Amino acid sequence: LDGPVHLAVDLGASSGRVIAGGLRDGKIHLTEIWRFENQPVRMQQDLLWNHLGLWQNITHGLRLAADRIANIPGANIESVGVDTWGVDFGLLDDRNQLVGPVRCYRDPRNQGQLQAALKKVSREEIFAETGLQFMEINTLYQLLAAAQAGDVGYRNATSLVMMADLFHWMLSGERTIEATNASTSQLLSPVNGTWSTKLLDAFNLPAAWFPPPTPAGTKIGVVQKSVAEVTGLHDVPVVVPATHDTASAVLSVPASEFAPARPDWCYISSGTWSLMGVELPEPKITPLCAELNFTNEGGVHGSTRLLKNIGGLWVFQQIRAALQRRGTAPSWAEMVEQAALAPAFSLLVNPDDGALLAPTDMIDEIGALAERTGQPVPTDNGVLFRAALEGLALRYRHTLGSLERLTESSISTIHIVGGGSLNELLCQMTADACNRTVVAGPVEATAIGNVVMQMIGTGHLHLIEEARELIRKSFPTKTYTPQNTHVWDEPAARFATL
Ligand code: ADP
Ligand code: LRH
Repeated sequence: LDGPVHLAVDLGASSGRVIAGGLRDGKIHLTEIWRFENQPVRMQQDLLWNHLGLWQNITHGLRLAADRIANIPGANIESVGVDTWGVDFGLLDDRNQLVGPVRCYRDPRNQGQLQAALKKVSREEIFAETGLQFMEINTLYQLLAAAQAGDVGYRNATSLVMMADLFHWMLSGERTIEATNASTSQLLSPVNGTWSTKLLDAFNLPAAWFPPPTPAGTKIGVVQKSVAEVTGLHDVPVVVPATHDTASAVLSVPASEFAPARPDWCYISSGTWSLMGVELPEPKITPLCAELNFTNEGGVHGSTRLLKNIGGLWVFQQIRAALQRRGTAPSWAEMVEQAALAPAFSLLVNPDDGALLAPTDMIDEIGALAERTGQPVPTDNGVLFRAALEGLALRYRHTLGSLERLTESSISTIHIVGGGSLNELLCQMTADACNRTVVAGPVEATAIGNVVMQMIGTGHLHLIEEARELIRKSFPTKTYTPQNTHVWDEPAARFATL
């Protein structure tokens, strides 16, 4: 690296990293400085995030970055920005202190809140206001759970910050709510980008908690003194990227257009979740969209991410976690290898089955699911691994059909970005099950999107098209062509009846 460097703090639900990015020889160059594990913490009945552990890792990574870059002649850290998963939040009080723990969206106490909310405001009305898919994990339902529980934090809060805003606040002392992450709350209008006063009123949420969202690419302040002393980032600007990780990932899709009205490509941002959808110039708040339960989340520069949440590699990750508890710890590569050798379609698992959202033990839960659906309980790890991947490919196939209906377009290419793009078996299964060309990569799409938006915010880049061209030049992709598509027909029919 030399010249201007941007530090991307990229927090996923399974791991976090601090990445330094900049331009060299007309290409984007990334250096991974620090990587760390992340997982929800179970405490009594609750599922929480270890936000202090994350903060320690962030500051450690930033210190390493500052030291490293100080030794590179001509290199200069121009900005820092954080992206994280959506929907989760922290609450601050009038003394500017964080109140209460930071909860994970899989927290069991959210159960039932969506149904309770619909008794107050109809599904149609909430959808008309927000254009969002109905998921119990959405910020709105988590807030209702906090109100019902009488949380001290909830009672004393004077403002709300989404997860990435929380870390921006820790870094800079500034309270903001960045727009793309705000759009995951189910409280924001995707049409005019303002908070829905109708919903805030209906659910007794104080309007003062929700300042106007800050657009991605805005400089909100500088690293505050106490943090600069620890990290070495003296007076470094904090520039908010598209803080919703999925928005950053979609920005990095190596497509040639930006937000086409009739897309012939879609994306799967593949990590803990699989977010499958298209990028459109404006939201699609139609009865069909509501019926298919797709979401209109905010993208960069006013675009819309019309997508669906699919259970993702969470199942695969949690099978591994369950094996770790049993004393074995296969690598991702070993799991993929064993899945490839296992018999096809011997167990069908829907990754969106509610029972798999936060089970105590994923292997036991899949066993119970097999019994419940009249399938043989797996005794072989390879069968379990394969079921997690085939289940995803089958969901992709179904979701692709819905996307084409919704957009009235025909999609020829599926871009897979994120950690899941390294899973060659899953990429090939996706191509086969969907009967479409799959283009896999870049892997670090989220961090790239974060860096690129900081480049835009600091004036080094201007247009998304320009950024995408750079991304295409800078990061190799791998193409998978469909084979043996017909073998997916029978399992797809069986899957639909589960
Ligand atoms: P998140 O941002 O949600 O934490 P990531 O985009 O980092 O998720 O993706 C993590 C997932 O990517 C892992 O759970 C794993 O399934 C997959 N993955 C990462 N590296 C590899 C690899 N070398 N081979 C296969 N899969 C991989
Ligand atoms: C992916 C993601 C997704 C959200 C979920 C909570 O990391 O941000 O877009 O729905 O996490």
